[in-house]
Amino acid sequence: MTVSLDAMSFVERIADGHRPSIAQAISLLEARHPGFEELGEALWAAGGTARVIGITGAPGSGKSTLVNALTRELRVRGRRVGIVAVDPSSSISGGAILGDRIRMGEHTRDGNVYVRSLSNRGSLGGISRATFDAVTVLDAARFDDVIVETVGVGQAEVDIVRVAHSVLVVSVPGFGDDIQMIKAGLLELADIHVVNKADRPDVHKLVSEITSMLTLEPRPESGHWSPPVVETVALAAPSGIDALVDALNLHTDWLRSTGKLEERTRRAAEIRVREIAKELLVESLQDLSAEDTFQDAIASVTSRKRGPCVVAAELVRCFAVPS
Ligand SMILES: Nc1nc2c(ncn2[C@@H]2O[C@H](COP(=O)(O)OP(=O)(O)OP(=O)(O)O)[C@@H](O)[C@H]2O)c(=O)[nH]1
Ligand SMILES: [Mg+2]
Repeated sequence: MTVSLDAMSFVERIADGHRPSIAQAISLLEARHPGFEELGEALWAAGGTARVIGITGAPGSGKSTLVNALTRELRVRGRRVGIVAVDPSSSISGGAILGDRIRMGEHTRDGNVYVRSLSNRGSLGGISRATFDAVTVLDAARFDDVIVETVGVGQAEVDIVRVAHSVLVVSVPGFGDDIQMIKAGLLELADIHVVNKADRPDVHKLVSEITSMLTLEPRPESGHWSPPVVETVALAAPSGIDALVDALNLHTDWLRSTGKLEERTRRAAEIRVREIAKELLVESLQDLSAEDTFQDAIASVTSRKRGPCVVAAELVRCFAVPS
């Protein structure tokens, strides 16, 4: 696709870190404003340099507070940081995004930090694409680190963090749910386990529970990454954050030195394509309800002339091989 001069100069402004352009690009992509595909292509071509860090864990485990503390430490080390916080709780309370602004608010006057909160509310399974788009814009804006925060419940949320180069799974002592969550698939996902709220009792118990689960994993072959367990306090007098950044940097070095970086980059590309294709398919199916042929097909299922499996497969084939 040829990119118009207009999109090119827009992307150049974004690459220069021009904040209004960054905000506008994220909004244009989110709203699928005419020309958004062209813009998306140009941004994608301009990116690929950011280190993407995914943070997931139980609701309320302190992810946003941790992102704030992590950002502070990354800034000390001279890194520019973009943040995308996906907020499922806002669909219930409507207040969580405001909460994030407060928790990450100390960075609002820092031109080298950009925070974007996204809400699940009202989006028709469109949150994956909205998140990927925001990451694409922040990558094109040449942030050194782009942090993506999602709650680790539900496959879509988990897939979102899997586009990261490094995945942090946050657990909290005394929560109880953590071990269940980790067993439910977050264990393999974690490059680094963070035990946050380490100021609370029972922290050592949780650390040893996680460590013993990790040792149950198949014996690491050489060149294998063994996920460290890092204890943190993310609040006012944070601790363990420097150790967390050190662990992140070690993981980045490991990815680079073992060739796993290419593997991750490929995995991220595949997840993006699959997730967006899924969303497009869901949307097209939604659009279909107005069409006569679709209504006829449903009628044939209603009257038991045909079964739902056959009709659904036929619909999907229609998309796979458009006439
Ligand atoms: N004691 C203690 N409290 C913490 C720590 N980190 C965060 N909190 C508190 O935990 C609560 C939840 O923190 P958030 O950062 O909103 O947690 P979250 O995981 O982002 O929450 P959701 O995005 O809603 O899932 C807040 O009241 C924080 O002040 C910590 O290290 N120690
Ligand atoms: Mg949060």
